[in-house]
Amino acid sequence: MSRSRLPALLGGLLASASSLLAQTPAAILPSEMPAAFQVATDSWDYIRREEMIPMRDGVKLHTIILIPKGAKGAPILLTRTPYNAAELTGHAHSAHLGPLLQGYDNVTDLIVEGGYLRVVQDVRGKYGSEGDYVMNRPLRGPLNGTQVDHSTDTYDTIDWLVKHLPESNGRVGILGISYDGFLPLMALVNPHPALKAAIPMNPMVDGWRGDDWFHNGAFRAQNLSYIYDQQATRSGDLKWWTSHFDDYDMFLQAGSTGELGRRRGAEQLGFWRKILEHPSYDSFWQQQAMDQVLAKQPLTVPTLLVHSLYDAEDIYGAIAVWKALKPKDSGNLLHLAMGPWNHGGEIGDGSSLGPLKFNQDTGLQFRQNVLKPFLDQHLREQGPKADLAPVNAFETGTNTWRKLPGWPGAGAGTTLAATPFYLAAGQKVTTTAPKAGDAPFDAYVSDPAKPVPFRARPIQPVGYDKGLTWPQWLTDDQREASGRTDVLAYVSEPLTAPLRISGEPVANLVAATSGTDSDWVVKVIDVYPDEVASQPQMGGYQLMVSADIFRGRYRESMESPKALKPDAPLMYRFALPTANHVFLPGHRVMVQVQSSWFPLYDRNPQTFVPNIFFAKPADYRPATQRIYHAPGQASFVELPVVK
Ligand code: PG9
Repeated sequence: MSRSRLPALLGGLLASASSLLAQTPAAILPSEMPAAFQVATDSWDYIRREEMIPMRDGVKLHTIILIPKGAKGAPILLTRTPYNAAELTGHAHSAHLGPLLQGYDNVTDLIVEGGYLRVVQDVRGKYGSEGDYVMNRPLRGPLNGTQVDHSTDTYDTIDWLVKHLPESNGRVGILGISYDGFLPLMALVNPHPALKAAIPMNPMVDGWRGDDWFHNGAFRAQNLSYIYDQQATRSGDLKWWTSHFDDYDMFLQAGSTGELGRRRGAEQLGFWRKILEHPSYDSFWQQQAMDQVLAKQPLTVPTLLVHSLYDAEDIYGAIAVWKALKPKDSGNLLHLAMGPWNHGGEIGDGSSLGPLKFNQDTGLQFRQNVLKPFLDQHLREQGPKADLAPVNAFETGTNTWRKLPGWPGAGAGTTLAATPFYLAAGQKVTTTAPKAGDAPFDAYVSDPAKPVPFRARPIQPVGYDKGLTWPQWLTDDQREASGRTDVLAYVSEPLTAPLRISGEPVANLVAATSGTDSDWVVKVIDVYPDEVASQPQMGGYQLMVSADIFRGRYRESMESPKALKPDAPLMYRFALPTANHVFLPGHRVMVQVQSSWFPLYDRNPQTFVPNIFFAKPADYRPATQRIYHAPGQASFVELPVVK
């Protein structure tokens, strides 16, 4: 290149560079994405509509509607959820409805084969929905001064659906599990006339008595992470974080659960503040207990309650609603199904749970033999009569389904007898009351510095992610606990005949503590024979059949806690979760008693303090515990024995 041309060339280059700079970047390299991509859905077997449905206060709720192509006169199956409607309806990117709906909260096989219009809605304040989020938003009234609640939101949603879905037959069913099972209960309050069926599965009913937050006043500490994830953000993006591989260490090192929450900023969360303010069964809990709410109105919508016998989250709710509503159910609208499932297990493979094998897919049986006929009868135009027994209950031990006229109950020709199984001297379980001359009590030291782990350590967090065994923990072997010096394990002789129980065992402890407050955990356990040829790892297995915790300060009143008199033998009587079980010949009945179940439940400091959430390290003191088995001071578990 000649030197004389260089300046001209440079000048030209500079000129074109500056004109390039003047252009917009898009002109150089435009985005390859279209402003709005049009999905080619011709080959799909469904239509996906995404709607913002207006509620009576103007708030719009994000709703996903899946319509099988060609649907006409189809019933609507609605689920309302705080768990992300988009995710629940987006398990796969598929041209077919089935893969989309697989997973939690979807009874996929029934929905797809049944040609339902599937509707999943985010509740107000969560994910795509507008409005404010309140945990289990109570009904309008003393706890909710707004004009809206889940009853009105369901009503407004159903009203919109039947007017805007020409493919529908105008009949709506609502179903869901747990939180999504609490929402069908809310739908039953002043229900929309198009609501023809409700299926509350493992519903959260009473957060204090026996479901997610407390059991008989003992706080379910590991659920703090749930509150955090649920309320830190609308989208659930901010997650509780781990700091220890073993949750036992994390909770123990923090001291009280209130302190752990404080360290992690949980007091910014409205529901956590309410929990801290309401440790007792005051009007805050009483007024939102759904069994009590529903008992005030006669049931007008056919309802199928679903209960899991190994439900690690909401083992109280379904049965509590049954007890509250069935006596007034003159129209026989209420049905109950219970099976050997974990929380929500009825929508999955119910062939086994942990080490337990049921030799049949009990989940599939429930869906095909109970749920499908129930939905068909109530949601189809002139649906075939389902002819369901009032109660369909799977009996563990014998692995048998039973059709029953009521619950508790064992069917025609049988009676139920509340039978005491005594905790006797020598750590025996007997059916004879204690005699004078026997050792009057057993003692152990409960040390809050070394609480009894509720399962083998390291203790995983609560959750359903792959690898977590939380969902099956109620089937864990209790052998480890029975070997501890701070757990009493009473056991019967091997049974010579089957022992069938149906209903709630009731714990009656005559117990003393050297402290001024104390927790009492009672577990009814089926001890397998020393060797089990068909399944060797079950040899001597200690399987919980029913167990719960009771916080001593609520002995006289659930509303007003009171310090315990040190070293005084006091009576504690409390019901344990429902069981439907047969202890087979050769098995033994065990009752374990202990004073902590950590860290599922927070530690009782064993010194009476006004609010355990704020107990200080010095309040946590060892106590000597006594379980009495003397005449006039008998401790026993009353089992609902079928005769
Ligand atoms: N057990 C969960 C829950 C229900 C209601 C309130 C809080 C938690 C659930 O599985 O949805």
